[in-house]
Amino acid sequence: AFLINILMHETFLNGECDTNFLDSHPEIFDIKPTRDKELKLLKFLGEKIVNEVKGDKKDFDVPMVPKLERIDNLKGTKQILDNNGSEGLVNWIKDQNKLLVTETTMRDAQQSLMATRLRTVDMTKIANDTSILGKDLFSLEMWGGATFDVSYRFLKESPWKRLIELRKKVPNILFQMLLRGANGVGYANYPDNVIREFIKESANAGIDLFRIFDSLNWLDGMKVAIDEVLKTGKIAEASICYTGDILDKKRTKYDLDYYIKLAKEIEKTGAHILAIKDMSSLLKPYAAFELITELKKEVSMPIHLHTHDTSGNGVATLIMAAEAGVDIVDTAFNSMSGLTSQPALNSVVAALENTNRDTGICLDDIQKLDDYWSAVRPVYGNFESELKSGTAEIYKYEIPGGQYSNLKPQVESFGLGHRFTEVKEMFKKANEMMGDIVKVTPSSKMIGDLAIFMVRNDLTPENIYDKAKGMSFPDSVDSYFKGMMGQPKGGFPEKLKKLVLKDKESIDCRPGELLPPVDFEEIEKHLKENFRIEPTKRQLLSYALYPKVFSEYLKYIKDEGDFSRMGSDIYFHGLTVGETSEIEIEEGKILVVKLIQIGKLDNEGYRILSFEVNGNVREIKIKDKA
Ligand code: 3PY
Ligand code: ZN
Repeated sequence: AFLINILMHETFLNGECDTNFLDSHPEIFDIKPTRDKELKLLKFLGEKIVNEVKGDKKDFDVPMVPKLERIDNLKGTKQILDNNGSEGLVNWIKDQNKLLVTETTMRDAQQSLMATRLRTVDMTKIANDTSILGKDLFSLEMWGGATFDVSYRFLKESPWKRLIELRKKVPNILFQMLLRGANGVGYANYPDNVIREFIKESANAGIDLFRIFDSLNWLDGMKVAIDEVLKTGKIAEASICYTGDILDKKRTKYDLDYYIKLAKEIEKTGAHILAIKDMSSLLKPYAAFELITELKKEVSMPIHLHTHDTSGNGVATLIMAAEAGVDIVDTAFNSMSGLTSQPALNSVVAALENTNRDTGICLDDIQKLDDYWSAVRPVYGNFESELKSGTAEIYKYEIPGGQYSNLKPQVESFGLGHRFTEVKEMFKKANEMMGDIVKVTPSSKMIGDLAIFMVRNDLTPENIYDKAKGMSFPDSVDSYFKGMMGQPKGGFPEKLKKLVLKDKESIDCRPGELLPPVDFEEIEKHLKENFRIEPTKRQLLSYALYPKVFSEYLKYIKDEGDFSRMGSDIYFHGLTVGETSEIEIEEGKILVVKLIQIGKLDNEGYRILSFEVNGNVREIKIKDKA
């Protein structure tokens, strides 16, 4: 800030700066907090305008917020849980004839459509209206999965703050999160104490329902998490990830019997709800009918169906599941649905009106929320994939929704864009080489890494055993064979395991049993010393889960500033010349900022940008990196 004060000083800008400059201008050292924030803001905007958007900003509609007056004592599923406990909620679910509906915009829908970039401000703006207009929703999936990592890593905002702010504004609908079993909200196994503390703290901060899964459907990988959720008194929803096709009687590894056995095992853990997690949109409509019908006969837990619309058959799958008696389904507002996201909420509600599974949700009410999201979505357009339609080829490749939309850019980053179809084919072959495994974070990423590795090195399932003898495989493949993602049904393919691990050891127990507990006191000391903060339990956990990402976040907030309150059109696209915007730089402190001019490139490659901030002209000098 001190340096910016100098750079922005009139004398300096006029080129009249000499060696007496600092002595004759003591005010340079007088950095008031607000002025400091203002300078950081202009620097952020300047960088965005000069080096990212490059003067080419699109026009966005302002998302319409209904701005309904807050209603006290709204009663929803959250009150059933809080007043009657988890058993009370389960009984209530079982008593319902209507199809219960979860809405996923704030988690899976945005993770699958826009690379998880949805910012907290866009969620909190519509939160009060959601609590009123969405009062009949069963739950909002709004946390977990990739949201934790991405909010620190890319958005530079705290996922905890998001949860707490939303909780305040939505007191009546259950908050649901996705937990990757022993991988928590990360990509690798964590020590048990991290998983347990994370669950406790998430429950304290406002999560009501934990959907827990294991990326190989290995029950041992979920047990610690289930146990801890049960202790908190919240809802433990344990998942079976769906893969294969139960209608194809030639595919016997994941047949109906497999799912029924697993469901019964899950029921014994004491988990409250059974999730069928169809992350790759493989559960065909008639398969859903058969699966739910049979599961309903065999287990008494309520069943919650999660699917994606990658195949284009998502709504049909949900309707067939409803017909078979599924209790709860996942959907997203229409404007945030389809493609790799969830099937369309408003369409499902409309389809079931005046039937015995009528959801009881008011279409006109949720339309207002849908309208809001339809105006928010274009602001994030740069993060969307090129997919324009659902694709039935997903049945062949079995690639999860989020991964499918990300795979192309990932493949391009290796310079293999022209071999994309080959990579998809190799994904299928890599899965077969592994003995046909469940593919979901992180096992799906491992298969993807292996497929790319094989294409890059011109390996095939036939030549790999000779050609790859001396090669070191991607970390994820190594870690898979070491047993660090758990144990797959049917075990590991021995020949491939030997090729990958060479002489390295593997385990067949839970990795969490071997990993030493994280020492939270040590982390506390480290954060105090290095970042001069008195860390909260939440910050300790963030560091335990993502040491590097969280450290970089703390440093960014300190050095560059906190822009989490800025509107997303400005945050991602800056300002155009002549545009005025109100920008909140701290709670309740709003600056009116107008971009007046982008100066010409000077001899040293800088541009001076002129702004008006609350009526005062301010200039900032930005290096043009072009
Ligand atoms: C995640 O783990 O983030 C998923 O969405 C898996 O389907
Ligand atoms: Zn999903």
